[in-house]
Amino acid sequence: MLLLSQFLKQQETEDKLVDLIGTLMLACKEVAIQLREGELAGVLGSTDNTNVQGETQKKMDVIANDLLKKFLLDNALVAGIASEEEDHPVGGNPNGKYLVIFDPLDGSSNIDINVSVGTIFSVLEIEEGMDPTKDEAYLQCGRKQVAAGYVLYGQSSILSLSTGHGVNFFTLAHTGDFILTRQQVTIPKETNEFAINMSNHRFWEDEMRNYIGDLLQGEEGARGKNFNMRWIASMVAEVHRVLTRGGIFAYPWDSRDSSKPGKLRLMYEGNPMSMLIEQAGGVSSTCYKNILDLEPKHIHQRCSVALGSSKEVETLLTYHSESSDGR
Ligand code: P6P
Repeated sequence: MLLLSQFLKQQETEDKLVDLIGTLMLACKEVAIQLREGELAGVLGSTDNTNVQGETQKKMDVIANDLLKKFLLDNALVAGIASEEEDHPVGGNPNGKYLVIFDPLDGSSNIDINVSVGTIFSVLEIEEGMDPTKDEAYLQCGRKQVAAGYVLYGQSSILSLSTGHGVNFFTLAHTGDFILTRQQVTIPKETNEFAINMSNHRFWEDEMRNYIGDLLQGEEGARGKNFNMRWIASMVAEVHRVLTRGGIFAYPWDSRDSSKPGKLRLMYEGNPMSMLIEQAGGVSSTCYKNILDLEPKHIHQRCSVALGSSKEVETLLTYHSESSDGR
């Protein structure tokens, strides 16, 4: 059995990054404990507040966000953090090396029905002369991430992590250690499983409607095979399924207003998940451009997402011509 820190050192991961990932996991372990207690700890339900996204904050959104902030800003390696639950970045050690961007509890609308949620994180290095209390320091292209991952709080708590050398899974043991349980995760190139919120069908571009329409026609249609649909409304759980057995997950933009590209956020959902997907041999696109190649404009920027099994995403892309508005 290999502990997370032992595995990272075996991979010759920089000591400072091993330290930072260890701090992230201390926070996630606390989140896992709170979630496991649930009603007994009085952590379910909503607060009276809404976040910068205009979404009602769940109690656990705030608890998870505060835990991650506390643990990370106590680590001298952290120059600053940005969060889905924070309007603006929060500065840490002025001499710190890393910026951590996170969605503290993705899928939190599922908390009250006891369905899986997760913490998503993206790690960047602060560039010379940048101010970690300002958005600009964080607005780096996804390919500059030095690490990305999530902790899925399900039947078991599983860390899915990439430091640029593939994707590995670690399961949280009763001892409090994350133990290596799956090495060099690879996404099957083909799939018969798709995940999309069909209630948004009327908002999609024709290209997406045509693609999904062909999936729904099954073996009598253009694709010549039957497809199954899943929708958990928790991106972490969807991505974990794709990494584990393949599939395609899509949250396309609303074609009525190209200024509002979809629901998912680039910096703490699109970029970290795209690093994992590409590192595991999959493809992650806006339907017109690789998500990791996008130049971020602001911290809470949204992006359209279509990710998963390489051959299936590539088939989706054949339904889309070149974007006219730089999407
Ligand atoms: P909808 C959760 O709020 C989230 O950001 C993702 O985790 C999830 O995939 C998506 O939104 C679900 O959106 O519109 O189906 O509720």
